[in-house]
Amino acid sequence: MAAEDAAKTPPGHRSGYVAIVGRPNVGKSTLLNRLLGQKIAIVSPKPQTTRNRIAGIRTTDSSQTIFLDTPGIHRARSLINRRMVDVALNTLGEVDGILWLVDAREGLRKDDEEIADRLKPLGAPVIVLLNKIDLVAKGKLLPVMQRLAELLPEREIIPITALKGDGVDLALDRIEKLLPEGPRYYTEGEITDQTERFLAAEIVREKVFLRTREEIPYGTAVTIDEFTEKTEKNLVVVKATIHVERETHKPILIGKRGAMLKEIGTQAREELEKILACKVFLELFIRVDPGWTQDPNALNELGL
Ligand SMILES: Nc1nc2c(ncn2[C@@H]2O[C@H](COP(=O)(O)OP(=O)(O)OP(=O)(O)O)[C@@H](O)[C@H]2O)c(=O)[nH]1
Ligand SMILES: [Mg+2]
Repeated sequence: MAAEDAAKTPPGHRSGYVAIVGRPNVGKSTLLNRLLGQKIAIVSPKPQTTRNRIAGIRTTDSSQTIFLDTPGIHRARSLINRRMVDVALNTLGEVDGILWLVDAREGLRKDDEEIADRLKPLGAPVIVLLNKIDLVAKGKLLPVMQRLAELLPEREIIPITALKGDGVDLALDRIEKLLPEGPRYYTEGEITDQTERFLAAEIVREKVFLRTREEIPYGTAVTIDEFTEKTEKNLVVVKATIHVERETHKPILIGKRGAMLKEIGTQAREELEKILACKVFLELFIRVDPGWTQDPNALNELGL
């Protein structure tokens, strides 16, 4: 942190790290984006969308919270999924507070009970956020809240709609109170620790998740081969490779006369242009990397 920022930290300023954890697909990344008022984490209706820990920084006059979005915690069998769950579990030990998200529509599952057991002995305070209440009749919330209170006694439970923002201000108020006194770690304009390269890869991956089905999205990874800023033209040139796990996935991803790949490319480019606030030239390649999801070295290269 720059010295002048430290000097600017007002008296009584609070700061710290807050993990967002829960089963896959409960709305963790949607919540992160909502807390920041900006999309920095990809979201899809499919479970296991998030694979890495993603920091989102929220700075106010009186506090700075570094939210850590994590992959969904579940009983994972494959190597990639085990690594993803480890990312989430390792985050728990390093934070000042934890937001445990549960899905009000789906109710509590075995995985939620196991997460509660993991959270119980931790030192960091836990706030339980009952998400997606827009999808549930009010009368059905009470039994879920009672069960939550049994699973993790004496923690505040806040019903929210991450998608639309209901309950989120109340959650933010409680979160700020959890934070210890401390300085700003990041300057005011910083919103994430992700590089633009990583973000570009994630946006492409999101479009693949949104467009493909069954095992295809889970066998897909995206790497950036080139990311060149042409400042004089207000343009960024991005070349990205979509890695697929099987030879048979390649034609599916390309689609009839290239239609699928073209659509993925167009959607990703349009969104990147908004995020980067410049024109983007995006070129996509597909490469078959047999069995990469079970290969420790391939996973290491992807930060997993
Ligand atoms: N109706 C409704 N849908 C929501 C809400 N929050 C999230 N969703 C939807 O739930 C789905 C999963 O959201 P994500 O934010 O990707 O969930 P996640 O917990 O990050 O999922 P993983 O990264 O796969 O663990 C998406 O289709 C979201 O639009 C909500 O409050 N209401
Ligand atoms: Mg996510």
